[in-house]
Amino acid sequence: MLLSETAENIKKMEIRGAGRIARAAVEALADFARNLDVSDPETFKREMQGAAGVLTATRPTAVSLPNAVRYVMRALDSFESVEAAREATLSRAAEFIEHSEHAVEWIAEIGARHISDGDVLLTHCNSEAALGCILEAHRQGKEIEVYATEVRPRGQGLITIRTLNEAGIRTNYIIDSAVRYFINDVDLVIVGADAIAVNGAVVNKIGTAQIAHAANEARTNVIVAAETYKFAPRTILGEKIEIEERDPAEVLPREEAERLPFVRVRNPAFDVTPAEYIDLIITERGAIPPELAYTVIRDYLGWRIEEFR
Ligand code: RI2
Repeated sequence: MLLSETAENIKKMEIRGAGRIARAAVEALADFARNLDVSDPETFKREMQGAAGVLTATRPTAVSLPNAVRYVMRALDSFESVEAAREATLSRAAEFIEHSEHAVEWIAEIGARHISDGDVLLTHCNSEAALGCILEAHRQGKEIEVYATEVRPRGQGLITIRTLNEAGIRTNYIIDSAVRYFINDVDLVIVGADAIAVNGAVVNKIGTAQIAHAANEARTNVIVAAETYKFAPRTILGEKIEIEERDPAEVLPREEAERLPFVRVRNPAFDVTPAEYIDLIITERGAIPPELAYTVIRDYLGWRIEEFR
């Protein structure tokens, strides 16, 4: 697939999910490097930087995307020839994809340990990391039941219930606003993440913060399943994570909206759940309390405050 096609598919959410868009971007970048027909190393680097920019501009919130692209682009920190640069780029891209696929498996394994036989779970949106934990617990023979939300406006809940159904897991499909109604029947909320700030706040699909709030009130634990590359290094500097606001037509058809001149449709795709509402973050390196987010950024992403000076 061409780089511009991948970028378009990410924008339109035909490729979606924070982990999947990171892998798709890395594949597109590798493909671009493979076919880049230039002889001068500096031109190679400049073209690659352009391609990286196109990919990272597609969706602003999921930090997995710039983290993954940065991981690959580090191949171009120093190199002697176009061929050396190309080879280094391809090998870092392959490394990222392999790590990412394993990370999802490790998270599933670690996350499943936090799910007990007989548990009723609630998940929101469609996170491969969160679903991985649920599927693994089921595979291990634990008797579980799941509440899955609809996820207005894009309806990612449908993908989730299809997967759960296929696995033979007893599932309740509910509208987003029914979460509080059912929360007392739930033992554990498990969701994914698009970004995690240095203070442990989790950015995830719109509605997650409301769910975490309801869970907190009901004394129901909330766990987040997220690969280490979903932690946001720049939040060390106090940089805010940008919340993507998508086309209002996803919420209300344009013709209807045009008939309502005093109404402005708002469509933020994500919200922020404060660390105090999160019990545990399951990463591929182990389960941590949200307060330890900085150590993940430092130890696994290799970013330190010095890097920004
Ligand atoms: P995985 C998704 O965003 C959801 O918010 C989901 O919780 C998160 O990415 C993480 O997904 P969107 O692309 O990486 O649906 O765990 O807007 O699959």
